[in-house]
Amino acid sequence: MAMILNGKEVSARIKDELRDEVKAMKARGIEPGLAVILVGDDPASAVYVRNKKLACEYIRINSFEYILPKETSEAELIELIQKLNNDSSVSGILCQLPLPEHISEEAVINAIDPKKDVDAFHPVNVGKIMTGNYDFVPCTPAGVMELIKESGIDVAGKECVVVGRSNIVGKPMAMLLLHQHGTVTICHSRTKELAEKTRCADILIAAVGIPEFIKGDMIKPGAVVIDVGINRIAPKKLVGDVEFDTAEKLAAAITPVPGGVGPMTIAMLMKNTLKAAELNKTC
Ligand code: BQF
Repeated sequence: MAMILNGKEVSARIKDELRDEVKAMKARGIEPGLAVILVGDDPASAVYVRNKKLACEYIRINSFEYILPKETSEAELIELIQKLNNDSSVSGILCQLPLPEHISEEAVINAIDPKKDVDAFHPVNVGKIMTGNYDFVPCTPAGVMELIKESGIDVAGKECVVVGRSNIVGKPMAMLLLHQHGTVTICHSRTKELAEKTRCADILIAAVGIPEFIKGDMIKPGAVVIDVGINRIAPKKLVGDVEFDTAEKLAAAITPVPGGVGPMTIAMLMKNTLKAAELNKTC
């Protein structure tokens, strides 16, 4: 039976530490604030935006929510971002993805001041992740690394297999594991003999976005299995990218869904927002 990597618990601890940090920052005259923009009415996005607002309230920083109709034009959205870039009460800015079809995600991301880019999606911040000299770490990969570290798992010299190559998770995840001296393989939809590769993993990261795609027979006994997937398969049923019941019998440690990587993602967003407040302080 695997050790359960409890992201909910670890994230709560981190948020308690961040709340103390906020108190100290406020005493120094720094008032962190996070602007969250949501365009349209995607229900999953609305849940994520709510989680972010609640986390801001928990650590006692300001949150500014902009809920825009799905017909909002790209120009209007970029105009709002420019206003927030120039607003000194806003430390961090994020625009919830995905955006409606008629808006270019690239144009929107490029409009965010890299010093306020708490998602670390701007090309300047993406570039810094390659060199290891970064201000912001993308929230989900950062959350995975923090959860691994908190659980006493050492990445150095381990075979790490990342399944999924998105700009938001797979690619930066691979880079962070590499910085911690893991030997990293990135697999994706065109990978041949996928199960052979995943079975080599000491640390397996599933970030494919397909419900229960990783089965027990793809896991090496004793592996650490990190499930980044959040798939709604029924109105009240969330599953990951890993078939938990079969995987849990083989893995040494595994993250649950929900309550694994998801809450860590939010905690790392809060951490990035405090970092942004420090970067943008005027005194
Ligand atoms: C949990 C996200 C896919 C695409 C865009 C806690 C969250 C999720 C799950 C959450 C996610 C996923 C977020 C749990 C933010 C993580 O208890 O398991 C929190 O709010 N997330 C997002 O903003 O955009 C996404 C996943």
